[in-house]
Amino acid sequence: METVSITMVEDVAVLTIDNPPVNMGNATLRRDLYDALGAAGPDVVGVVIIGAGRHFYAGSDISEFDGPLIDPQLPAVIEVIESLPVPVVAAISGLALGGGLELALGCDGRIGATSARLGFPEVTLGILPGAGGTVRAARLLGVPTAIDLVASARQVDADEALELGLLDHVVPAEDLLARAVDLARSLAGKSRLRDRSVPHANPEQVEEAVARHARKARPNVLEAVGMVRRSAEVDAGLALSEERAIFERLRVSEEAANLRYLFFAKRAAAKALRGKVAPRPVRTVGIAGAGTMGAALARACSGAGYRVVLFDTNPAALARVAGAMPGLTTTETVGGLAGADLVVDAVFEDMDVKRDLFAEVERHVAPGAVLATNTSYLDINEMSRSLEYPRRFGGLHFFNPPDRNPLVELIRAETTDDVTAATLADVVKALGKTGIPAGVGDGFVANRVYADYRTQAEFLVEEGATPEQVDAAMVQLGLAIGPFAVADMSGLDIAWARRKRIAPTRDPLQRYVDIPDRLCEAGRLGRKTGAGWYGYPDGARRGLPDPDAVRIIEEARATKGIAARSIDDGEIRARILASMLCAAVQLMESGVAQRASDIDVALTEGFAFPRATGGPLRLLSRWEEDDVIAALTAAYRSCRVTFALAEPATRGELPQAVRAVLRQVAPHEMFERAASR
Ligand code: 3H9
Repeated sequence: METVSITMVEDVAVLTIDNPPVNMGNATLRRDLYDALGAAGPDVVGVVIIGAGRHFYAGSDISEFDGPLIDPQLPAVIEVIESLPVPVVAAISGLALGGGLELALGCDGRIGATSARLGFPEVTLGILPGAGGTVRAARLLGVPTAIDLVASARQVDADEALELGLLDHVVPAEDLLARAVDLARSLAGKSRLRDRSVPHANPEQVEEAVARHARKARPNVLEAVGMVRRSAEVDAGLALSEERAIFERLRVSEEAANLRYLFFAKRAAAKALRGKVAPRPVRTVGIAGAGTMGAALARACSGAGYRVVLFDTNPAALARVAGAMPGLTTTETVGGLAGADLVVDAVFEDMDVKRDLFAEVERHVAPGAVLATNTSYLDINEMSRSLEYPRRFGGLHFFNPPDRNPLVELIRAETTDDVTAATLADVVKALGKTGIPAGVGDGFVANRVYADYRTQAEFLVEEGATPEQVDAAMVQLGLAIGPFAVADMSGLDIAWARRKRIAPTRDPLQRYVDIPDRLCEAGRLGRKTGAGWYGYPDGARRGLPDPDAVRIIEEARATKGIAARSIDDGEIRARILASMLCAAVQLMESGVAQRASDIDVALTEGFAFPRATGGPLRLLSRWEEDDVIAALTAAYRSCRVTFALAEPATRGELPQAVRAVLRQVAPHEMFERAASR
């Protein structure tokens, strides 16, 4: 057996799972476990299942979920455990997730090391537990707690697991095996959860748990909640087969396949960031700038266990942050950052301001300290040129609000060395963020794609759509809010300043919509001024169509001689998605983005593009080729300069570079279909 070894501790058989890196359940492991359980002889009085390495079992290998599942499947392995005449104990250290937790629930006892973390992440993958998780959790914990665990996907630590009853005992790691063997011996006989009745729950508590998780839930979460409830009403055998049927149906759904795609896309990005060299240890993070961004970064870093030193020349700003963060070290002089292993700037977005800051920082920090700028669009190569040691400098681009938005772009300047990149990647991971690599280029990756999204949205309004119509068309795709509501929320003035700055270098042939300029000139800077694309009368949070904005839009059309036409939602979505695709292709061609899937990660993590779609590129990769060509043609016609690369589409051809990008993200069956054409 490759992944399971059997050793005897006197009369108890110990099955050790060893399937690096995280003991995930693939076909080999299931086969080996099945065989090892079957090999328990008549002289064995109990069995212990334990993990080698850090984790017990991190769940099923989800790369197997794209095709037909291979026997023996996990329910069959659990059936063997349940049908053994002797007790089986799960000895859990590290993670027991998904199928790993289900395996443990199939055992007669569960004992955890203090490092144990248990959870059902299935709903985040568009499925529900498929090996009895809902059925056995309901019987062990009661319906409300089972709903909470299954629907929230949260991980519980050893103490909470003990309190809930998921674990019978928690012991120091070094005692885990011995105590598990004792437990296997001391259990009087089988104690199968499937034979237990569901603990009585107050109906109000059940309804509360349902209500808590059903709001805004994806369909698979609702099915998971429904299955927990159902499993309390019918016998375990029937519940197990119904759960499995739902699991199978959801597993092959488009949404689940897209979520698996994003899971591996994030891992691919993380792997690329890690590189091959070891990072420098970072214990203290210095943050320069105590504004909104700096304060949020300080919170994020301190939450991840770093010592944080916050620098600002403004004592009032420092005091504001320190007031909300007891224990934070602050400094009014750059010298106070001397002990930092990493310094991140969150100062004003201006080349000279940042250069001066880093020049000063370099005079104080140790030679091995790493420096990172959190610029959104300044040229990092240019910034690095004024440094004495540019090799230890790179970009860490956080997205608003940085303590909640998971995306970080890690930007390598021409001079950034491997150790610096690895150190920044390590910090991104420690912060629990999703990192993607990016090269130097206007707006890096995410903002660059978003810029074309917004540009196209403005074209559509100039041609006749209303802002609310464009927003609604994108909300229908699954976005929480549309581009104009976002613009009003974040303020129109930042983009306005940027347009003014780049005006001298703008290609005069490029189509330019001046409606946002007119809105800004009229003092309509978004929600903060009570008016932008929408009106916000009496401090309303949601914008309402506003006659003054309508007038500005109509005047702008009239000035350009544009007769408004009616545009349907399909055209809105097609043109916006095609524009994002063009931006993505340019990013790939210029090398600013390394993988097409990084772009889907950036948009889903950073801009809340619906994960269920897999991201804009994955979504388009599922379209029929003719529809992609039609969308690109429409984008091209909207501006022949901005979307020049779509020109072949006007002749009925899919541009080669577009095909290459879509192929990278397409589901396998699409690849094969395209290849066989
Ligand atoms: C399930 O169990 C359904 C059941 O109900 C159904 C029963 C019938 N599959 O993240 P890392 C790879 S659903 C495939 O870098 P970390 C990962 O790609 C499943 N591969 O390490 C990477 O490979 P590479 C429920 C997986 O220490 C390597 O392992 N389980 C899987 O930062 C290391 O991963 C989950 O949802 C997997 N399940 O984090 C757990 N897991 O080096 C998903 C890992 O080639 N996994 N890999 O890029 C995780 O959350 C994290 O990987 C984990 C480790 C926390 C475990």
